[in-house]
Amino acid sequence: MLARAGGWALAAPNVGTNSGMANLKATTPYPGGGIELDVVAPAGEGIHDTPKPGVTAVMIQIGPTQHGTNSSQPRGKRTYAVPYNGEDGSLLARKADAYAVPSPYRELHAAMLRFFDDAFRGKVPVVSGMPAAVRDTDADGIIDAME
Ligand SMILES: [Ca+2]
Repeated sequence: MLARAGGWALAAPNVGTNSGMANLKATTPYPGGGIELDVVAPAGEGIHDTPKPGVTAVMIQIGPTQHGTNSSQPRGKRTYAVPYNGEDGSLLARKADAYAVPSPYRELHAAMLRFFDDAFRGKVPVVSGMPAAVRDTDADGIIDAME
């Protein structure tokens, strides 16, 4: 909701919104769930000048990874199974045996350095260099919809 209020788009490529995701095969949210967002694609060196010329504010999906370690460690640990929402909107919160997932933190650091370097040089910050997200929560090479 914050992204929509701020006019921030979802960076391409992406795996679609995660908000309210209840059906992984159809990649659809539960009724009343989900947030529609604009999508912005890289132009030239990367993504910039969004949501308006002169600034860059965009949401980037990173995955598979784990929140928290995604910016500091090469691997994270997940303990919940997907999907997180039932098709009726209920929160499933099913525990799973802990499993490791990769975290592309070096690519994230490089993208952040580029972004802040651009800003300190008085340029419109550019977002670039992030690996395309894959909806494969456990990082076993089989996308979530096929498990
Ligand atoms: Ca998988």
